[in-house]
Amino acid sequence: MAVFKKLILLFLTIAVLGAVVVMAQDDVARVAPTGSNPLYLPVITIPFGEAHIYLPVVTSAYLTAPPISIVPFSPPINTDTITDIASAGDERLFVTARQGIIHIIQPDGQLLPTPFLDISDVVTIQNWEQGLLGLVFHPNYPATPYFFVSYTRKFTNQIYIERFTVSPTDPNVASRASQTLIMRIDKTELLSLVHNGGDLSFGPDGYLYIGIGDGGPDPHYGSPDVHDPANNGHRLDTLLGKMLRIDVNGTGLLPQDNCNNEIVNFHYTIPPDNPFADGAGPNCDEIWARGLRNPWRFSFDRTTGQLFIADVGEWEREEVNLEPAGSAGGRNYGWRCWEGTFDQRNPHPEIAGGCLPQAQYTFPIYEYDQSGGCSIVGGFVYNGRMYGALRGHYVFGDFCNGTLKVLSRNPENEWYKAQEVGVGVFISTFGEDAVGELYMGTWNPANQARVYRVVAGNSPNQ
Ligand SMILES: [Ca+2]
Ligand SMILES: [Ca+2]
Ligand SMILES: [Ca+2]
Repeated sequence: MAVFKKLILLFLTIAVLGAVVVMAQDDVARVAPTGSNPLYLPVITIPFGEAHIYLPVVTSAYLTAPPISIVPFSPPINTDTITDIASAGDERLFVTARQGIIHIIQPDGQLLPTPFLDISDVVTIQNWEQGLLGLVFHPNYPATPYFFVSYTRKFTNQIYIERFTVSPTDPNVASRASQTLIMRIDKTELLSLVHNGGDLSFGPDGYLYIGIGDGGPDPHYGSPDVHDPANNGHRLDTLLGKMLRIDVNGTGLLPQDNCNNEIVNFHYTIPPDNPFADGAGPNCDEIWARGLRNPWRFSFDRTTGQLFIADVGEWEREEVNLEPAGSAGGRNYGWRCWEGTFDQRNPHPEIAGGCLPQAQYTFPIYEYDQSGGCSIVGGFVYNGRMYGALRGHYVFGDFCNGTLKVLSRNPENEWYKAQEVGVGVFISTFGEDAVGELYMGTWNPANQARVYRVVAGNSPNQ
């Protein structure tokens, strides 16, 4: 998946530090059984933000966030990667195991013995950026008993978006017979298995947003091609390298182009105000935003409606992009011409012809280079009830160095990194429960991945 791009680097890390990681995890298991101490994990807090308190206080995001850490929530799950964590609006958490299985976690953290869904027979995981990548429930669930998944398809490596129906007789089981293909996206670089994106989320407008990577290849895998060779991020005739926006309730316009290989089924329509919709014209009507390399995880702030898109970088920058609520869409986030604020036309003048004037790009609200990690994992603005002082702050992470990070705002409304915390595990994804509490999933090469709660401060309700 998108976050896992630095394969060689990672394997070196594993080879060199594997024993240390295993020891650390052993220590965790031995020293602190689940739930005994909310702050037992080894934590290093690096305070980057100034601890001033500004008055008047408009929102807590202007204040320094309380120190955050993680506590185990689920037992180890038999998978190398938790790829997504979703809520159906009730007390259950749904977690996707990369190989194609959805588990239900109960409020006490225990897994239901029977998986909610198992589609591992049609999911390919030949590359570690592949698998079951995203899950979201219809916002009107259970009245509308649908949920949507994204995954990479066995044999073809295409990106599939599908809809399923929850069983009418058992809400803890999905109907496999209801499997309905919504979208089937070809990889233009047929030998590239990476940069699939795959996150799914409904916006406050009720439309389904889908993050899709540029399709690769990735120089970290030894490809001689670099930088999105087909310029998919900028092209309007491909769904790769984009944020998509579709109407799964069928109230919009019928898509008429050939961007989605399954378009004949018309299981979705195009919102009439999609920024590039041109009917039978060559633009992919599904496009909401472009210029993305691998938007592995994105989220909406459930209070403000702001859209946070974390785009995984290549060598230079990991970035957080912010789209304000009510945006008209159509933004270009820069890739392959810009990697964050790094101008790729300087080392690669051959790509300049496909670039736009600088003023037509939207640059990230926050970026970091490899001193801060090497694969950003987008998170959420905290909107839960447990930690009032964390509300309004954006919590995310980096896979490579296992750090949780917090973005806060100063009184000039600029976002800055207010906190960075080493948590000693490989962060793969984040999710929210029904009331806005945050959860984090991990990658674990021994098939012991698990879900953690993100906690803040030393006591609740501070
Ligand atoms: Ca998600
Ligand atoms: Ca079109
Ligand atoms: Ca960018």
